[in-house]
Amino acid sequence: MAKKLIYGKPSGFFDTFDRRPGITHSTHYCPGCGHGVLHKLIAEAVADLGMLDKTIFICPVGCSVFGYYYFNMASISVPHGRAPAVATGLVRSNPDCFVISYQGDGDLGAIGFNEFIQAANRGENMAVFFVNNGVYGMTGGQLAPTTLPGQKTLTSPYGRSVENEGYPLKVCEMVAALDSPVYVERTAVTSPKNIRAARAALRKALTYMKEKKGFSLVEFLSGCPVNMKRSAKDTDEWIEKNVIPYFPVKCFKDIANERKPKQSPVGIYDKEKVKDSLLATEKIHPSDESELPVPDIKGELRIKCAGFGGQGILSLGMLIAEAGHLQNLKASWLPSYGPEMRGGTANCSVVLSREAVGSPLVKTADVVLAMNQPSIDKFSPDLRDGGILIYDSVNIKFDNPGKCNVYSLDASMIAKDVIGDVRCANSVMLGAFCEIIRSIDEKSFISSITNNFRGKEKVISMNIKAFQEGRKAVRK
Ligand SMILES: Cc1ncc(C[n+]2csc(CCOP(=O)(O)OP(=O)(O)O)c2C)c(N)n1
Ligand code: SF4
Repeated sequence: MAKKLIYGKPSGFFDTFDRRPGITHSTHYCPGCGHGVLHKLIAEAVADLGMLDKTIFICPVGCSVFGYYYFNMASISVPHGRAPAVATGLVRSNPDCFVISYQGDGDLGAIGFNEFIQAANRGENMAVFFVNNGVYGMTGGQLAPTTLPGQKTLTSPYGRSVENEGYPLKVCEMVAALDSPVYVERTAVTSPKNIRAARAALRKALTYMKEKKGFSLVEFLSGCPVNMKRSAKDTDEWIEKNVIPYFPVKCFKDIANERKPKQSPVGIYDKEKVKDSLLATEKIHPSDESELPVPDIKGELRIKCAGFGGQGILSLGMLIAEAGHLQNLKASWLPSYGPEMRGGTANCSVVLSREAVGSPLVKTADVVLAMNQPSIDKFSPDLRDGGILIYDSVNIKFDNPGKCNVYSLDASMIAKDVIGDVRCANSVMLGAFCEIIRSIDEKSFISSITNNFRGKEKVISMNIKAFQEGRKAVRK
């Protein structure tokens, strides 16, 4: 146990705040701000509990965004509201670290509420310290989810209207109703008595985190004198008189003793296993290892693949993009999801280029591969003059307006009759594309199919056969 500190900084703070530009001896908080009190309690507790080396303090967007100026522990700033999501990543990838997600009421209760409540519901091993000062402090005192009914703020000059803005969000009450969290308490940093209770609560949350008992939340009713337009003393009195009756300070839940330490799933750190699980990373990123020459493509080759959802349209585009990539072309693949995936028309844009790709969205196309009637009707007008149209004549009737080079093949029939599975029609189209384009080597397409269906030998050989049939059909 560290020796009792009466005056001076706790060892959880830097000796001097050298990270703070210019002023290195004090914090940036306004006089009477609850953040300052709370920072001191945290710095003291983390040091006393011997957790300094393993604790990561997450600074949110809000007045405490510069928390890293002060704490002598790992600290990171994260985008607004995202602290519990980042904290989840940290504890999942390193279950031995301890993470404090420090959040204001705007950060936690508004923009980041989903991240917060999901982390609580998953019972992540973290301590969330929720600073409820009832306003958006940093941006000048706008209404927050916890602003009291009738309370005047910058954006509620006539007072919060419950008809318009609803009632204040009772975060502790909501979290305590979930099964996963182990400890939920509301405190206040308004008087020596309340500060002592707040100090004990945050220590309890840190201790539970150290014991890996799961998710703890401590709310701190806190003053923002500048935006409440009162002196520090009046602000604390106002909170005690008005806020505490609405948000009672009490322990809502404390069941850590009933819980065993959490066993987080162990991450995969073995390089080979990671490569394996990331789908043939080696082959997908051949970089300079490809023995094949970089295809002689002038400018960009802009391709649109379209057909019914379920015909393997997005895979067709992906196979083309990957084949290009395997020969060191720059490649982009942009799928169009949405209702189309449920039986309508699905499409994707693919761009191949020797230089960086400009826009991945193909509007004017050099090549259109169409596998159903609505697709050819929709995308053939987008072909540039002299472009290439390849279509599945089983599903499509098309009158060539004479502006483009048209190749029709019975892709679906070949897939069904020769290969024995109509789902291989997209690979027949791929073979046709390879034969017509010629600039990308056959070997790249075969590798692309092999990578795509990795581990499914039968599917690979069917699709390679379909690919060869597509080439043959074009040669005929
Ligand atoms: C994505 C995004 N949206 C909005 C903002 C503007 N913004 C900065 S701080 C803040 C509110 C902070 O309020 P709170 O979380 O209550 O913290 P306090 O400043 O009161 O400590 C907002 C909305 C931003 N920085 N980023
Ligand atoms: S604006 Fe309010 S919350 Fe921000 S530092 Fe000043 S008193 Fe604290």
